[in-house]
Amino acid sequence: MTPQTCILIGAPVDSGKRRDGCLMGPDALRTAGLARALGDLGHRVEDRGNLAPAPHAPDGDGPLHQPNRTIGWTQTLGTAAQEALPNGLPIFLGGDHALSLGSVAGAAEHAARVGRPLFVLWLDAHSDYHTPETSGSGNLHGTPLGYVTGRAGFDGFPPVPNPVPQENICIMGLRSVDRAEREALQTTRIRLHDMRDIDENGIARPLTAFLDAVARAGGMLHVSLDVDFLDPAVAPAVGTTVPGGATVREGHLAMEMICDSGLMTSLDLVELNPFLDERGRTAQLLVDLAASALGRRVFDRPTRAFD
Ligand code: HAR
Ligand code: MN
Ligand code: MN
Ligand code: MN
Repeated sequence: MTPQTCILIGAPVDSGKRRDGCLMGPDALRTAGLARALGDLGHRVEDRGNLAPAPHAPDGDGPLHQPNRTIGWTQTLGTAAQEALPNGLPIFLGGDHALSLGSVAGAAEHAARVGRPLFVLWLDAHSDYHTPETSGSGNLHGTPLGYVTGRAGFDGFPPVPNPVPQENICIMGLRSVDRAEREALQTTRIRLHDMRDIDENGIARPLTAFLDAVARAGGMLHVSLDVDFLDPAVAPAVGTTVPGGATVREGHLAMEMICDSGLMTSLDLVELNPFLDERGRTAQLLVDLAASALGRRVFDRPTRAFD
């Protein structure tokens, strides 16, 4: 693929849920060799270090977990996305999935400024479509898609002047969706692919359909990869394991197809909790998946030995 400038943005966000550990995610991804892997593929890699949340009010003990800190992070990361996108392909090193309130909202602002539609591919066991009002857990990592699509109830958060249209979003890997989310999602135009769908049709078919839609619209594509998209047997370093996830090859195939499409303009690697990892294997897998998304191949296709 054409060499890119990959801009690594450390987002040690740990405010999106109660179990701590995601704050170590960015450094685990660095330790697993992300910059080297991308550099070996011919890309220029610029590491902007770990960011911090914008100044925010202290958090109390309400039903929502750390809303003010998450607001601070949303400001910081929205700005960081807008500053990085004109200069390269930002890769947000999470950090829990609450970071995507900022990364996706910032990407949407940038897309509006350059006059292109933003599309979002959400690879996740969960649909993360709650609002602070519908969330039963009070964990804001379950809300980024609600926020960026412009759902009501995000009082105190930065406004979202350019919400991502529902039909521009595709969620793949679903197998844990709360009742309130299911009811809300069923009336949306978000493309929903649960694991049964992937079992029956594979990942290539629905992904091709979505990537074709992005290409037809001349869109920018933000990919948000939650560790729990993958099966916990191969990616144990996540607080919210759900059995029955994507295989290593399904993950790589998705990334290879994204790479071939040439459409990806920003990427989140989220929910890695190194405290729960086994000898770094989940961090390593995320680095390998990112490498696939940015051009690592066994062979250049087509390789049809018997043609
Ligand atoms: N839907 C549940 C909740 O809102 C679980 C959300 C878990 N989210 C993540 N990210 N782990 O996908 O609490
Ligand atoms: Mn926490
Ligand atoms: Mn998620
Ligand atoms: Mn998840």
